[in-house]
Amino acid sequence: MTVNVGVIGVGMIGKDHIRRLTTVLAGAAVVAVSDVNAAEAAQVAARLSGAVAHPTGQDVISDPAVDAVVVCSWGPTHEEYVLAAIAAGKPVFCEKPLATTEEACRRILEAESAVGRRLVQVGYMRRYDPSYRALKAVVDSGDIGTPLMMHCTHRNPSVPGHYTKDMAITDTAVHEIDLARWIFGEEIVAVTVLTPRKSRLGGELQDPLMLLLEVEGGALIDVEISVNIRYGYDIRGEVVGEEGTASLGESSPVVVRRNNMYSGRVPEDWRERFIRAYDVEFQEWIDAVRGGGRFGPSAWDGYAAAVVSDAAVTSLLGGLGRVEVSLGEKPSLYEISG
Ligand code: NAD
Ligand code: ISE
Repeated sequence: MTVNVGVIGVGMIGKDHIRRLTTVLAGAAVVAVSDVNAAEAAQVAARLSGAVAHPTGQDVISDPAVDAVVVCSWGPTHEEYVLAAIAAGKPVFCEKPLATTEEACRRILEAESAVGRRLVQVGYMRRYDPSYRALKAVVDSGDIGTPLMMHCTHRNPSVPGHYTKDMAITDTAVHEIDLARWIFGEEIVAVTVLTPRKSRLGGELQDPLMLLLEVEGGALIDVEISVNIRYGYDIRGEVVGEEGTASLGESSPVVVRRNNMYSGRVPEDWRERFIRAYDVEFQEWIDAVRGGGRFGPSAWDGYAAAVVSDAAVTSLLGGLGRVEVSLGEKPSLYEISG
């Protein structure tokens, strides 16, 4: 069975996901798209065989030809589309963040719980990256003993003009918030945001930032967020255990030694660094939609990331230091997480 997908939002990542759904992966076709930029949606549809451009995202969801929905519009618009897909009983892959407020995420949890089956997957693609998967496998094997700390680095060469102060957390650090929960298998209970000396390249932004996440069992995760580092897209991670450490390998496919120097490639952006992760993420999602596998990061994971993000934004913008996090009770639908 081919899964007929409708894509809402055909900006940078929407186009990249359409490319992988139509030219890289097996078992899917893109049959409908929409974007508030209608001209862009029409152009994207025209380049696909058999796809239509609809005036609104709601039209994509209600199109009978659409089996499953991919949401790649801006964060504040996600809730509306995810709720509509749940109401239509259609599986929905929502790019991160699931929604931009705790209340919006709660409404999604309630709607999906009322249906009683998983329909929502959130785009936390690092869980599909071969390096992060290998790192987690080492931690889970017990080979480095009990994990005590993790050091994370998340550097972007630059960010678009509409990127605001809070987005360093809600758009960028949210990946480490999700992966800390995933690597340690524990919820985050407190967050502190620290503000080092500002980079002159960051303009109005507070750049860089340092986050300190505390998980239930007492382990600490520090996260450097730099979004104007210029030299490339650089993602690092190291878990420190009682008996050893485990780090992500270098991402350069080749290292050249020449003239007493050695060099490798630093990726241009997230599309290059996580290309394989996105491919695996979407292939597993298509397989789950076809009934041959399980859905990945859930609405609960999206909710937890949003609550921790809210606390981090409070710490940053309110200058409040350490802010405690409480998630409340997990609905039974999410007891087995993706
Ligand atoms: P973008 O600005 O390039 O594209 C967003 C598109 O959505 C634009 O074309 C815009 O016109 C459209 N849009 C906005 N509101 C809409 C609405 N109500 N209905 C339909 N279309 C609408 O942004 P992007 O970089 O592609 O990011 C899109 C989403 O993907 C964001 O939530 C972002 O956080 C996420 N993202 C995830 C990753 C990742 O690594 N997983 C990477 C980049 C972006
Ligand atoms: C972007 O939205 C992403 O999700 C990227 O993975 C992240 O590195 C970047 O900072 C975000 O703006």
